[in-house]
Amino acid sequence: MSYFTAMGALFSQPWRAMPKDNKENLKYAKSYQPRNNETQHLRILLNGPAGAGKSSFINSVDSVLQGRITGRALTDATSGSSFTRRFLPAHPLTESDLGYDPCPTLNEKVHVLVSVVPADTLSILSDEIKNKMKDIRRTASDMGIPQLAIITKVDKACRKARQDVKNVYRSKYLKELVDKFSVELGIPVNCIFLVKNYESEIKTNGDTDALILCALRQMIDFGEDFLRNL
Ligand SMILES: Nc1nc2c(ncn2[C@@H]2O[C@H](COP(=O)(O)OP(=O)(O)OP(=O)(O)O)[C@@H](O)[C@H]2O)c(=O)[nH]1
Ligand SMILES: [Mg+2]
Repeated sequence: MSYFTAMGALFSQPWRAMPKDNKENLKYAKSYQPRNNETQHLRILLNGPAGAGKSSFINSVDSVLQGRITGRALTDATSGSSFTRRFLPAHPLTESDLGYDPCPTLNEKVHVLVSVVPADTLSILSDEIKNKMKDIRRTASDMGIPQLAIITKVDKACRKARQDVKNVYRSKYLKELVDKFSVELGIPVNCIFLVKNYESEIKTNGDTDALILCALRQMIDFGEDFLRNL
């Protein structure tokens, strides 16, 4: 019983405010172009356990930008096999690997690292996975790559969030998850974003868009900072 009370409790005010409407963030994301003219794109690497919602996030961003549900990246409902490319710092690509490029141009390098974890199983992530994520973060840190994290599937972890996406940043339970994750992975709270991906919807909506755009904007800003500081 106390478990469900905790899952349902809300702060009277959200601990992170979403904008009243998405126009500004949407325009910002749509019109973004790296100022550094050595690269045409911002490369964002999503890293996280299988089934965390990485592909869904890519699709969700695409859907928000287009204003309708799209399905560009393959998502996998029957976790097990992973569609997302693996990136293991302990096993960097070598010259014998297909596609290895010893001198990547700025256009080909990663500019932002995003750790992706699902809210519903965050508290039971294995040490192995946590250590792998920390390893990757350390490698990225050594390369000066800025980092942030998104916690997906907030609807599956919190009843109030499921009832109304507007409750996501008011949920005490989700705030506790963010705080715990921040300590465990060493990511500051202001670099952690709560997200509900589009998975069963056939239309986009402003409240879900707001969460995605808020995370996306930070990715863009961090990436732009990285490119500018080179
Ligand atoms: N309810 C809910 N389901 C989600 C959310 N995000 C993803 N899912 C579902 O979770 C499952 C796995 O999502 P994927 O996007 O395929 O996960 P992934 O991280 O790309 O997984 P791999 O490619 O295997 O590493 C799919 O069935 C999605 O529909 C979310 O925010 N809420
Ligand atoms: Mg995937």
